[in-house]
Amino acid sequence: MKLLYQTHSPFARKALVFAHEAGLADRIQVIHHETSPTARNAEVFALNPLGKVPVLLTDEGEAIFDSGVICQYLDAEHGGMSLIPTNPAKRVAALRLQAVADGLSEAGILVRWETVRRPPDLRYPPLAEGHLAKVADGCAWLEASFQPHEIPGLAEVAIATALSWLAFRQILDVSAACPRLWAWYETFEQRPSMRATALAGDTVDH
Ligand SMILES: N[C@@H](CCC(=O)N[C@@H](CS)C(=O)NCC(=O)O)C(=O)O
Repeated sequence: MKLLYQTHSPFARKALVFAHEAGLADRIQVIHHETSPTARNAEVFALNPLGKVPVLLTDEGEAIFDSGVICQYLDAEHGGMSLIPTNPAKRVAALRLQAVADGLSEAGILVRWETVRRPPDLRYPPLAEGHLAKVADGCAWLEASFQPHEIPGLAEVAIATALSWLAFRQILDVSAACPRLWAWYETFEQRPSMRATALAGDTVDH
C-alpha cells in the first residue's frame, strides 16, 4: 500500500499512527506531498477530488480517503483485535470522539489561515477568535468526558494526533487548559507509533 502523506498534517499522521497501532506500517510506503487550497497538487487531485492528504492507495490500486475512512479500511486489513469497536454503542462513542478530534484539527487549521497563512490585509480576526473558541471548547469537552482505553483504538489515536498538532502549531496551550487530558497525552506520545511519526515542516501555500 502507498500513503500520500504530509509530515505536518494531523490527519495524515492519524492514519499512519493507526497503521502502526494495527501492525500494518511495514506494508505501507509513505510518500510525502504538500497540499494547500492555494497550491494545487495535481498528483493528489488525481486520486482525491478534494486534493487533500492523507490518501491510501491500496494494493488493488483503489484510492481511499479521508483519514477516518483509511482507518476503517486498515482495521479490516489486519488479523488482530479491531481498533474500532464493533459493538454499535461503543462504535458510535469512538466515532464521536474522532469527530471532536478531527474538529480540533479543522478549527486549528482555520485559525492558522486567519493568523499566519492568509496575507495580513485579508485576515478577519473574528474568524480566528471563533475557531480558536471551538478548539478551546473541544479540548474542554474532552477534558471533562474522555475516558481513554488502555489498549488504544481509533478514538485515542485521533485525539492524540490532534493534540500533538495543536501543540506543534502552538494553537492552544492544552497542558495549561486541560491538565488531565494532557497528562494522558504525554504518556500516549511515548508509544512507538507516535515516536515514529513526529510532526515536522512548514505549510507550503504557494
Ligand atoms: N477530513 C480530511 C481532512 C484532510 C485535510 O484537511 N488535509 C489537509 C492537510 S492537514 C490538506 O491536505 N489540505 C489541503 C487542502 O485543504 O486543499 C481527513 O480526515 O483526511
